[in-house]
This record gives sequence, C-alpha cells and structure tokens, in this order.
Amino acid sequence: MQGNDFLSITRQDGIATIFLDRAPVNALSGAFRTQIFEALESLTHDNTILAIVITTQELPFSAGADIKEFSQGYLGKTFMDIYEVCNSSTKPIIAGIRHYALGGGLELAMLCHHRVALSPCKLGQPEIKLGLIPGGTGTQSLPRLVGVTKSCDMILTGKPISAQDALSYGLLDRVCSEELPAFCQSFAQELLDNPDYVATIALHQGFPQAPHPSFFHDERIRLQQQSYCFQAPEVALSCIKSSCEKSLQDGLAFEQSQFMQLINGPSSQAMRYQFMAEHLAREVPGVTKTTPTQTLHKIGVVGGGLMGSGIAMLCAAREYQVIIVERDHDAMIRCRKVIADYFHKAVVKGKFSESTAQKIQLKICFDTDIKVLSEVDLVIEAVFEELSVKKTVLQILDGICKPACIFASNTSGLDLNALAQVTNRPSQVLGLHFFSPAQVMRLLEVVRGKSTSDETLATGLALARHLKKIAVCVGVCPGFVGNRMVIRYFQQVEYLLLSGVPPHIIDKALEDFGFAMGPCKMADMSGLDISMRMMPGDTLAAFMVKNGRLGQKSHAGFYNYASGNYVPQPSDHAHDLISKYAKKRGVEVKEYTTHEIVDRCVFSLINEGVHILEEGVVSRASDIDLVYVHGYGFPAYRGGPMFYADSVGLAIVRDKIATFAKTQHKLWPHSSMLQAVIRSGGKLYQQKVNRF
Ligand code: 3H9
Repeated sequence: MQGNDFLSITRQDGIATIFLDRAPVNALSGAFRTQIFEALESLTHDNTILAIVITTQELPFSAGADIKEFSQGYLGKTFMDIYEVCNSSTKPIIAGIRHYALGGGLELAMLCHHRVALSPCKLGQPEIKLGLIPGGTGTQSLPRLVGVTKSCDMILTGKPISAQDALSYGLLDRVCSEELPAFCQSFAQELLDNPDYVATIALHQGFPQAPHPSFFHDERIRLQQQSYCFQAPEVALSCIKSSCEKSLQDGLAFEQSQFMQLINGPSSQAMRYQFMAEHLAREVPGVTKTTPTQTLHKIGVVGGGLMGSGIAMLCAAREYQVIIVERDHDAMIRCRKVIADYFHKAVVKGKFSESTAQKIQLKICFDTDIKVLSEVDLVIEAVFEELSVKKTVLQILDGICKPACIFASNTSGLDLNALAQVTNRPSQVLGLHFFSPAQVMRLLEVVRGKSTSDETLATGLALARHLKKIAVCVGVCPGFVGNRMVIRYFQQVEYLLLSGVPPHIIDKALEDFGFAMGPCKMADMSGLDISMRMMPGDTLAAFMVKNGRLGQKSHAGFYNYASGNYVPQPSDHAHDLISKYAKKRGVEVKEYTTHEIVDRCVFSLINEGVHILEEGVVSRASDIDLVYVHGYGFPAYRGGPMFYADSVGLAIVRDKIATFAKTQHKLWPHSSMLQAVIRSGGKLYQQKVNRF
C-alpha cells in the first residue's frame, strides 16, 4: 500500500484502488483535490494498471468541497483538472460510494466513468443550501446522467436521493450490499473482460433535452415567485439550461463563472455562516465529549395536544418508547386519533411506508394515569402554557418518577427556575422548547436553568442530536431567545398597523425581504389569543380577540378566511377595528415606505438580540441567528438578524434605532454592547459572551 496524507492506494491484478481518507467527511480541500488528481494522473500513466477504483474503507465517500476553505479562494487542483485527467483516461475509473456523495463529492463521482454505491447511501447536490450551485461540473454532468427534470429537482431543492432512486435515474451503475471495494474491483474486472468496452465519462454523453419547450421559462417564473432576492436557484437553472444549449466547453465555463460570482456574493456568505453557526452551537460551556449523559429508552409526554403529540411522534420515530399521558379519556382518544391521522396522511404522501408508520405507532402508548410514568427515563411536559399548571404537573411527577428521571418542560418562555424549584431534583430539570409542528421544525431551544446540571444538559443535547434537531442552548429569561425577540417584532407590527399600514402591505414588505411568512399572517396562523398571552396588557391583539377575531381558528383575524381554506383575504371589519383601536390609543395615521417597514421590524429584532447577548442568555451571537432562521422564518440568505446588522453597517443600525427610540423610548432600550462593538470596529455576529 502506498500512502499519502489523505489517501492510500492498493494495487491488485491490474486494478488500483484509491482509498479516500480525510476524516471526518472527506471534504475536498484544495490539497486533497491535488492529491486525488496526482494519484489519478500517475495511475492512468502506469502501464501495469488497467482500471482504477476510488472509494473509502469506512469514511463517507465525500461531503463535497471543503466549506471551511471557501473564504480563501480556489486552492490547489480544480474539478476541471480532475475532469481533464478522467476524460483522457482510457482505463475505466469507478467511484465506490459509501454513506454519501454530496456536492463536490457527487461531482467527483460523476467525473468517474462509473458509479457503484452501498444500498443505504444518499447522493445529492446540496450547494443551494449554501447559496451556491454545483461548481465542479455538476450542472453539466447531472442533466446528462439523470435528465433535466430530475437534475432540476436535485439541484434546486438540494435534497439528496437514495441509492435505489439514483440507480433507477441512471446516476448509479450498480447498488451493492456487500463489501464495497471488492464489489467495485469485480465490476472493474467485468468491464475489462468486455472486448467492446470504451470508457466514456458522463460529460461526453451528448446533450440533455428539456422535457418541453417552455420548461425553463416556467421554472424561472416559479422560482421568481418564491425566491425573492435569493439568486442561487435561478443561476442554477441557467446553468442546467446551458447544458442543453451550449457546447460542453461553454457550459462548463458558464458554470465556473456563475459559481465564482455566487461564492463571493452576500447570500452564500450568509448561508455558509449559518452552516458554521449550526456546528458552533454544539459547543456549550460546561459540556464536553466526556460529560456523562443518561441513556434514554423510555420517554413520557404529559399533555397530548398539538405540541405533545408532535413530540411523541418525533421521539417514537427515533426509536424511543413513548407514553403519552392525557388528562381524561376523551382527550386521550382525540390525541390517539390525531396521531393515527398524521401517519395515515404521511403514508399517503409517501413520507413513510405503511410498515414504518405501523412500527412507529406501536412505540407510542396512551394513558390517563400519570403513575404509568414511574419508570420512564425522561418526561417532557407539554401541558397548558401557564406557570401554575406546569408547577402542579412537575410536583406530581416528582412524587411518581424514579429518582434518575429527568424532567423537561416544553415551555416557550416561562420561568424554568421557578418550575425546577417545585421539584426535589432541580439539577435534573431543563427546558426543551420545541417549535410547532415538533416533528417538522428543526429548531430546539435547550434551556439551562440556574440549577440544571451539566449531565442533565448534556443528556438534553444528546437527545436533540438524536432527534436531528438544531439545538441552541439558552439561559432563562422571559420568552428565552425566539419569543423574547418576536415580541419586539410584533410591537413594531402593531405600531405600523395602528399608523394605518394595512396588514397585507406589512406582510408583503417582510415577505419580499425574505421572511417565510409576513407577521400578520403568522399572528393569524398561531392565533391572536396566543399573541395576547405573549404580550399581556392593552394590545391590539387583545382588542381583536375581544371582538371575536382570533385568527385562522375563528376564520377572522387581521384577515378573513373562508371556511376550509387558509388563504388570507383583506377584511373591512379588521380594518375598522384597527382604526378604532388606533384612535383609542391616540396613534396618528402616517405613511411608511417598504424600506421603513422592514427597518422597524428587523431592527427591533437586532436591538433585542443585542440585549439577549449582552445579558449572556446565549453564549454567542450566531446562536441568535440560528434561532431566528430556523424558528421564525428569517431568510437564511441574510444570515439572521445579527449577521444582517453587520451587512447593513452597525453605525447605520445604531442611528436608526436611536431615531426610533425618540418616539418609542421603552421599545428600543439602549445597548452599550452595540456601541462597544462599533467602537472596536468588530462584527456583531462574531461576538461571544462568557457569562452563560
Ligand atoms: C460544494 O461541494 C461545492 C462544489 O459544488 C464545487 C466546488 C468548486 N466541508 O454535520 P456533521 C464537517 S459545497 C467542510 O456534524 P453529520 C462539519 O463541519 C459543499 N467541513 O455530521 C463537522 O465538523 P465539526 C456541498 C464539512 O453526520 C463534521 O464535518 N456539501 C463539510 O451530521 C461532521 O459534520 C454540503 O453542503 C464540508 N463540505 O452530517 C454538505 N461537511 O465537527 C454539508 C461536513 O468541526 N454537510 N463538514 O463541526 C452536511 O450536510 C453534513 O455535514 C453531512 C454529515 C450530511 C455531510
């Protein structure tokens, strides 16, 4: 065996096998690409070698280009260099894919003449999630292998596909379930034994064709309607189109130039920052790899409403044994039906097979007697969001559950310290704030109370990882991170509404900025009664509720909703109520531009975020951005409120906030941290605090 830093080569019977070995994910850095290039070049010129296999012993095939290197420019050999060496080879080159081939990893595999994968593999082009396009020949090779429609699906959504699908699409030559290198080597031998065999790479397989003449035009319109200022999907589409229309050389050159523009642009920088933020959030003060964690088998869920049933389904799907306790028989039957209906729909939609859905449901038991939780390892309470109700439940659980059992509250912002104090095990109490629907939303605020032990926190974080959540560890304050910030946001929305800006104008301004949903639609969807509870006192939400407008649930909120559909329609009644309430509060009618609407709402998030950071509720600014992007629909391609503040310019943000504060002093508290960061010339998104 011949070794190199990131790869090793074995030779047997004229077949050379290159083992990629750059832990943990075979990220293709410049140095690694250079080693692959050099190995290929030397083997293609080696007369004793007839075929080449590129694979791994244990590691995944490759997670793509090394994202951590992107800010340093293009280092080492390029994918085009690898293309040249593969293309000039008359010897078959076979990629043997283990675990996954993503991004540049799949592009490397597509530059080989053939692809074999182990059956549980995933293959994908996730670059769009980094604000990029496949820039290592993928936009030209994928359509040639799988056709235009499927390559658009893969590149525009970034979702990976299974090895079985890849085989049926023509992306793979073989799928195997046995020892991968040996399988690839015998496949190579098979090719060598065929006297008619000619090695041809995908890029030389002729031109792909659009499924119909208006395909690219229709797709572009669809993308324009949903991507606002996010350019990568349209750029990717242009590149795929060029694979049908331009010569190979021109198509490749076009892809290269587009990739370079995107990688240096603000959207990709923001999305790469989000990728890094996700990994950084795993570093939690006090929790290391050696911090002991409890092994969880059985999980109890108290309260089987929307949140409780979602949490139960999520845990069962990840193989935990779950017991849901409801307050009475009728509630228990309702909960059972909600879960059965969910799985029925999921099977119809093809999310689960019938047998998987059955298997998951068998992991969930239902009961009305809380004593059945005596032996569970963790209880998540998801009862009504009221401190006294939650305290009572935790006190009861404390008398029932085994001493080692951990208690988690799914509160969205109540005082976790007060909850922990009613138990005799405050060190074993933490918050797990799931976002609705719990089985879908990736964000989880993991709340550390003042008594929460490192072990309890580490167990909560390990659970979050097992549930495939993005866990952000937060301290205790009303509303934690997300809901505390959203209150500031809604205060500005209320102000704009009272100033006479119609709900649909506010929503459009923020949707055009990139929010997944405008705030008025969002408030209607979650319920104005919920907004009223989040912002107690004399508020517009309370006034609307008093007048029977609770949002979607009453078919009337800031908008009207016809029964059976949730398409918001402008409402004269809502308009009259808003005007009446504005008069009562003495707010003058004023006109606002789109820009001003966005600034007010987004800067309110920034200002509150800075205070949260200053108080040490999170340990770093990027945690706030994760919460807002994954929990509240802030556009990922703007990085999150903290990152966005830096891109606007902190002095501009500070001056704007000062202007707003002149008329709304209480809503825009002054932050000394913002001043300090400006003075130091630093970036807000890079700030860390040690008080957490
Ligand atoms: C690309 O390929 C562009 C090309 O088209 C053209 C180029 C010219 N680079 O998530 P995990 C690290 S763009 C560098 O915990 P999992 C990750 O940070 C790329 N590092 O494991 C972490 O490090 P740490 C397209 C990477 O099993 C460690 O690996 N590819 C990369 O839960 C383990 O990761 C993508 O977008 C990378 N590409 O999930 C794939 N990938 O421990 C992005 C991972 O220090 N990656 N790391 O924090 C993923 O989606 C997931 O990491 C993956 C593994 C599914 C691969």
